[in-house]
Amino acid sequence: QSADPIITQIPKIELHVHIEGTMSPSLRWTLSQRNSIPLTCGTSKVPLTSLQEVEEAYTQIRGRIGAGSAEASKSFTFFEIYYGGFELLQTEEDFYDLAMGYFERVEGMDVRYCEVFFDPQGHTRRGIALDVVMKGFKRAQEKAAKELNVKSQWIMCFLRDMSPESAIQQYEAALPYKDMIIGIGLDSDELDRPPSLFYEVFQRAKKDKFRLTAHCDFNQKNTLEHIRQVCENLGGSGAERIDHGMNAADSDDLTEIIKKKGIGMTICPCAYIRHAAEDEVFLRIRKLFDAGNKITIASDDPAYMEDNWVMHGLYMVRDKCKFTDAEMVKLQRNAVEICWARDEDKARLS
Ligand code: ES4
Ligand code: ZN
Repeated sequence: QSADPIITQIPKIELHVHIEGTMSPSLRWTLSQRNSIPLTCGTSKVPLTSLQEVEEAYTQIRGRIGAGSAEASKSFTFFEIYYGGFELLQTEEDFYDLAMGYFERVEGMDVRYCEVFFDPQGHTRRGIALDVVMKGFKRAQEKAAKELNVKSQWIMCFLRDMSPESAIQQYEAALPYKDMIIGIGLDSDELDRPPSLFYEVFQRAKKDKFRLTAHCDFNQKNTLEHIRQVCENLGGSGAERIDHGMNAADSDDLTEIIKKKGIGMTICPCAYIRHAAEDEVFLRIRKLFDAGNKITIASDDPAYMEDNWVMHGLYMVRDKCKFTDAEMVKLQRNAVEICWARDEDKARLS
């Protein structure tokens, strides 16, 4: 791709990236060595014994990864690979390195502000203390803000395939770290796990002044009902943002609700093209944009999505949705508008 000034020259904002989904092959290898944890490729028990083999494994899983339980017929589900990476994260330094790796990577793409998801239950259920996670993240966040000019805030996600009670427990355990956490999200395997299961914890979070969002991934079972719950009921009267929510394009009613309420949508094109025909993806993105919905482009899990970062998503929609310069600028304005930065920081980003 030749550099496109409208993409390269705008200071960027990323609002949908899972920090655990940014684990590069080299960090996976480093962590495995440092913590003496053997690496295998997906569920196969064949050990990987060099960085080169880890890189090859990453290349191999590309294209063979399913979306989740819905596509378990592929060689590995996405979640096997994703949660497999969690096992390597043990110490504060590990979490620091993970976060710093992301900040360093996006600094080169002129990302100036990001809101980053993390999955505390995926760590605490393995016996890692939340304090270890948060201290590592905090140190990286502060260094990135000061030395890289990459500002960030954290969004704590609940794993929807765990119980609502577990979410409440994790929520309470995280309250001492409230200053670090701007918002609450909902992710992991969506199959038969509607947002309604988590109404109670989201209502508490809303009362405690957290900002709210939730995943409704592309082409999931009952997706329109899930989208409706997020937009109308989560937190009492609906979340401020929805992550993905692409199938809203299939319903005039939902498109209108999202528009009327000004709900921000974080769209991750690189996550969808692995599972769907291009037309299915880019026509919906175009439709949502043209309907006046506030969409923004982000990466999701770049390390596991063909190493596609936020830049690649922007190039992709520029090309496939035929967004003009003015429309690319509008995408960026949307991001400023729907992000949860403080007003003085927003002013700097516009
Ligand atoms: C995720 Cl692709 C995807 N879907 C749902 N939850 C997630 N967490 C991280 N990546
Ligand atoms: Zn996501």
